[in-house]
Amino acid sequence: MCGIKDIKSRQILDSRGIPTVETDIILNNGISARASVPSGKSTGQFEAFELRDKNSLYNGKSVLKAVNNINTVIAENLEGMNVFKQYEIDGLLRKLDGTQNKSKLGANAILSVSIACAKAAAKCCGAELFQYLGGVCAVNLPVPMMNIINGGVHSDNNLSIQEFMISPVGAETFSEALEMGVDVFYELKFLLAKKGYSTSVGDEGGFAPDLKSGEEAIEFILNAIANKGYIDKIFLCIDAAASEFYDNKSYKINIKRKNKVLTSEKLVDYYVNLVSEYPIISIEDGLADNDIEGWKYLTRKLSDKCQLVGDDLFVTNAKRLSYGIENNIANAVLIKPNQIGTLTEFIETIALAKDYGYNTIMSHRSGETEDNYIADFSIGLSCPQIKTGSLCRSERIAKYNQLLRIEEILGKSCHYCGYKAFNINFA
Ligand code: 2PG
Ligand code: MG
Repeated sequence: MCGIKDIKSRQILDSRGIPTVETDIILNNGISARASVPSGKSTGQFEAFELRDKNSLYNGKSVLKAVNNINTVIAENLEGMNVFKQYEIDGLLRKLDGTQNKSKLGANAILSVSIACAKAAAKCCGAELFQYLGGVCAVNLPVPMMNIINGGVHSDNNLSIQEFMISPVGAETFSEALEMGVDVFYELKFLLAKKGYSTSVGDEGGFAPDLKSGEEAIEFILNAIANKGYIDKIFLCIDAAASEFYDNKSYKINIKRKNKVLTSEKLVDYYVNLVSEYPIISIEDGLADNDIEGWKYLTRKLSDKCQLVGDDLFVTNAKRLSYGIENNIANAVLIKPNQIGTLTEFIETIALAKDYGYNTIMSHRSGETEDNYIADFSIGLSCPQIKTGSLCRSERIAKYNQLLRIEEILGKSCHYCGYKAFNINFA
């Protein structure tokens, strides 16, 4: 009934105008579903392999090999498979690839097929994707981390820290959280313009002004929050993406308007200071992905006060997460489907995180498409937080809009995770 009849893949463009993969799954019963894959810029060295052609097309970034792998070897082997057998489909995709990091067929090729199959299965049930994944338990709407100032490799400014985000934990509902975020976003725009700063935006739709330091960015955001009356309702989160400024066992970072070179310990001390001065509740990739001793120190110093998220550190990989759990580093994991490549594998990473009390955050990439499945994943797979960029640009807003639709579908049964999304004490 729900067997795969055909698979058709094509090259499309992502939000940066860079090629990516989109795949359609067509079933014997006439149902079809489509999924596309995002792409990172501050990519972790341990991520699954993104297959690009590296020839004269699109500056070497075309993905025609990945598309061809889907239209030939993957289509031939998956034909006739039942889309409800996600575990078997993902297992076969991994077997066909045969490498540790999915470098033969490409994790981008594999992910588009894996997710399109899940979407097709949901349609066969007449269910929304989040309902197919989470059943009647899928009623918790995630708290968003909204990236309103962009720095690092996502912009051309001088900010070393890549993302300055706000999290409206004090909202009653998801739609209220979204409105609060938009309020602060426009207030921030006003405050930046008033001081003569640019209000053009970076890759994830956050403002990218040429501020002199992270502290200045934080202060602008706090002023916007205060002017809108949201103190104690909206808190700050940062993604340092520290692997990007780690070199030769030291960190080159812009602090208090000066470029400094710091050891891991000194950088951790800087974070400790930031957390004591400002309402920061989450720090992602505070240290580089191979600075394990630094991560141990950071976790010892801050894990009872602040969420410490491993992104490049864990790359959504259960093996890397279990190493982190054994070594007591970080206390939360970012879930980026394309870092690992199949639905089954990121479900496994989420399950492991939950078993050991690590928080989970469903996440976009800086290069996105209009596809909105991460909104459904956050609810269907019970991730209490979602990170999906700023409050403008359609590829970011597509995910927020899907959360609004889900809130409407759930009606009274819907629950916004709020303060409980974070395992920290807000008092
Ligand atoms: C990150 C992401 C998404 P990129 O570092 O968390 O915000 O950026 O997709 O460039 O890795
Ligand atoms: Mg990150």
